[in-house]
Amino acid sequence: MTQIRTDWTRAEIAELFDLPFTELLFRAATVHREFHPPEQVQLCTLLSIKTGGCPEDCGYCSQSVKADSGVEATKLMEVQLVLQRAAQAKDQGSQRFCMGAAWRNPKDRDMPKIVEIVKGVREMGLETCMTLGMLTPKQADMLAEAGLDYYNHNIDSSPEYYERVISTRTMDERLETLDNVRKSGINVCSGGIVGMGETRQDRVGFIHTLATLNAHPESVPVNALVPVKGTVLGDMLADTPLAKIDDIEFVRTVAVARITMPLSMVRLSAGRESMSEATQALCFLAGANSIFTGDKLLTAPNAGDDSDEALFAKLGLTALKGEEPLRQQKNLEPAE
Ligand code: SAM
Ligand code: DTB
Ligand code: SF4
Repeated sequence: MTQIRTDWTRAEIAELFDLPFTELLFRAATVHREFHPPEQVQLCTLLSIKTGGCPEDCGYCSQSVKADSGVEATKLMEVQLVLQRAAQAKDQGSQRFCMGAAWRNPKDRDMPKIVEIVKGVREMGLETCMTLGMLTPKQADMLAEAGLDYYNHNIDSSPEYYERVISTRTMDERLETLDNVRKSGINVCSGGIVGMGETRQDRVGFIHTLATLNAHPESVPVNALVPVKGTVLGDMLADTPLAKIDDIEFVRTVAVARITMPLSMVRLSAGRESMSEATQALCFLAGANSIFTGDKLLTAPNAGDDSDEALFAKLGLTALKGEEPLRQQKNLEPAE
């Protein structure tokens, strides 16, 4: 029986990355089927409820004011419109509705509308996830009270590489928000981006940071950088095509996330649109068991429902119905 460990060392994680590819995949697939139904993949839908004009300088992001990406800034969407989009997602078989806002942090005056949205989406029988930037303990408690199921806040990379990508907020501030979310009782969704020009050592440091949190995030999104023209990283990649992440290295990262965080849902997130079916299939074999459906992420294009339906049929995959292992475990724990 695989133990759930939060004491991984960087050396151990580096050793996993170094394994022969087939051995790594075999181990990841073995851990995967110990804790998850391997033919089931969770479907999540994303909606940008407040787009662009963000004061942060994340080097990958089309929504930063520092990026010349042509993304237009909008106001926070009206509640009814968000609920309409959630209903569409539900009709299309989505289990979770994830809403993102291009904010450094939500302002207190935004909170009533956010709370109304969470309650409305939940009433439809969808799981709710929000990503709104940094949260204070009080804001996290308000969201918990509204019934928010998940909060997404990514650490993005290793602590060392993080500083080269973002200067307007620190990794420690991100970890503080994750702590506030954890303490409020909301499930934690945290991952990052692969393919930003980081080294293997950075990918080791990225997984190490997540796998040594006091409790593993319930969801771990692994994004492949979507290179957007006008962003620092998108332009860098256009100039140095060799910097693009190798597919096999991406799959290795998914496999190491699966082995080190056995109970978490590992989400094959941004970047699927430019991934071959074979690479996606390897990711599922390596333990990825969640995806974003629909033809749009927040601002970037996504693979789309039709191609996903075809891929699922080809691979014999079905949409996850039941509860996730970490949530099942929590529900079994006696109330405090
Ligand atoms: N503003 C909020 C924040 O950053 O906390 C929430 C939205 S932000 C767009 C959510 C996450 O999307 C980022 O942390 C990053 O990991 C991912 N992301 C953003 N742009 C991306 C890109 N071009 N390619 C891959 N992932 C990206
Ligand atoms: C996450 O890790 N990936 C999603 C979600 N969390 C919010 C966002 C991906 C964004 C991709 C780029 C875009 O659409 O602008
Ligand atoms: Fe703003 Fe989030 Fe984009 Fe960073 S990733 S610029 S915080 S929207």
